[in-house]
Formats: sequence, C-alpha cells, structure tokens
Amino acid sequence: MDVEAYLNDRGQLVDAALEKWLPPAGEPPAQLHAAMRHLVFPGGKRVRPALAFAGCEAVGSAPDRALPVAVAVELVHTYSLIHDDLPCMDDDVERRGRPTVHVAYGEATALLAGDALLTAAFEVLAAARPEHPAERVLAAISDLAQASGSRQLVGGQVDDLAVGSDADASAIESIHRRKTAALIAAAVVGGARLGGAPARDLERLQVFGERVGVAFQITDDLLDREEDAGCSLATLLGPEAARDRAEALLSDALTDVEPLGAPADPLRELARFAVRRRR
Ligand code: GRG
Repeated sequence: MDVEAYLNDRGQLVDAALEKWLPPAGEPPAQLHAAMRHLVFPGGKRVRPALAFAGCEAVGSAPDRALPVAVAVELVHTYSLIHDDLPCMDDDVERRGRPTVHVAYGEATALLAGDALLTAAFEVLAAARPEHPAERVLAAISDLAQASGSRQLVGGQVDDLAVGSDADASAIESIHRRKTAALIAAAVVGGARLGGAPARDLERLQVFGERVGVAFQITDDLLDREEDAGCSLATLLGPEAARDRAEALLSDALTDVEPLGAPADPLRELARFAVRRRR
C-alpha cells in the first residue's frame, strides 16, 4: 500500500468535511471563525483521521463510515496544538511554517478558537445520528471525551509541563500515553465503533492505538521537534535506544491486530508510517 496516497486520499475526504462543518471565515464573529480555520487549513499530515478510516476498514466496514470520528479527532488535535502554542504553554510563534494562531489573531482569540474547535468536535459526533446507531455514536462521544479530558490529554499536558530532569522512562511513557496516545487510540477505536466492531476487536484496537501513539511521540522527539527536552526518551536513553523502544512498541502493536487479517493492512501500514516517518 502507498501510505502517502492513502493519507492524501483520506485527507481530501476529511478536508471536505471540515470545510462543511466549520463556519465560513467571514461569518461573524469573523475574527474568531478565521482563527478557527487558520490551523485547520492547510492541515498537517491528517494521521489521526487516516487512522480512524483504517480502524473502520480493519473491522470490515467501508472506511468513509468513520468520517464523523475522523473530523472530530482532527478538531481536538487542532485545538490542542493551538493551546500548546500559547504564551502560557510552549510560547511558539510558528507551526507548520506559518505564524501560530495567537501570533496571527491575538492570544484571547486563539484561546477561544481552541475552545470552539473542541466543542465543534462533539457537535460533529452527535450529528452522526441517525446515519449511525445511537449507541455507537454515544460510545464514540464518550471515548473522545475521556481521551481529551483530565485523565488523558489535558492531564498528560499538565504532567509534561511539570516534569523534572529526574523523570524515568516509565514516567515519560505515561505522559506520552496520555498526552499523545489517548487521542490516537480514540481515532482508531472510534472509527472501528462506527464500523460496527465487536467488543473484542475494540479492545485489541485500543491496545494497538496506545502502543502506536507512544511510539509516534517517541518518533516525534527523535525528529527533534520543539518538544520539551525534559520529557523525551531520546534525551533520557539516547536516540538509538529510543528508536529501539519505538520499534518494539510497533512490533507489539502489529501482533495485537494479527487476528483482524487482511482488512487491517492499511492500519498496519499507517502504524509503520507513524513510527518510521521523517516528517
Ligand atoms: C489541552 C490546554 C491543553 C493544551 C494542549 C496535549 C496538548 C496540550 C498539546 C499537544 C501538543 C503536542 C505537541 C502534542 C504531542 C502530539 C504530537 C506529536 C503532535 C504533532 O502531531 P502531528 O505530527 O502534527 O500529527 P500535524 O502537524 O501533522 O498535524
């Protein structure tokens, strides 16, 4: 499978849906709506939406059934990046080669744009009914709320901000699991939920998503993003050992989804891409 082509094709699908869901930039309050769109278009790699589509495909359903989850996770991801860039967090002036949202629109508008994107994610999921059965939609909403909440994404960020130089590998991986992997797992599992996966497959995909998510973050640190060097396995163990750990997580993740057979091939390829990528 050509992973770049998969990301590109699925990226177009999710871009069209994001375009439909987000208010036009000129709609009042125009400053807010333009700020909400600033980091959504153009987007990044759209890895999380692709994982949602592939999760759905892995359980034998048509990938586009996962569209509401694909849009929702990208909205949460974008909100988290906007807030992460704020002066009170990482204080970054540039992301994806463009000014960050607070540089372009001011700090208050950036904060509120992030809030509105997070809220929009749940609006999108709730609207997946009646096309999808209510119990699947509710379960996907619950998964995403938990993955974005104080025990996962936000809690991981809090611990990341506070982490000291004495943090060991398991403390670092715990932060990766909450801050990065929970949302990645919610993408895979949410896609599979909308595809009608049975409980045993959802459990497998949850473990798969968490392992791939931690490995994704290790790779991100190895790519030398402007990450907090204090919370990096590459800093603690050195790049070779960190790379080995990412590969071991990938190998275990691939074992997790063996029972799903050939329909999970796109998921496997995306996992390899996430861990071995150069961007
Ligand atoms: C919730 C208050 C609050 C802040 C957000 C969790 C968090 C705090 C921010 C996340 C920011 C961050 C750098 C997380 C690490 C995850 C990660 C590797 C992000 C980059 O993801 P890519 O590579 O980005 O998918 P693109 O640009 O391709 O979308």
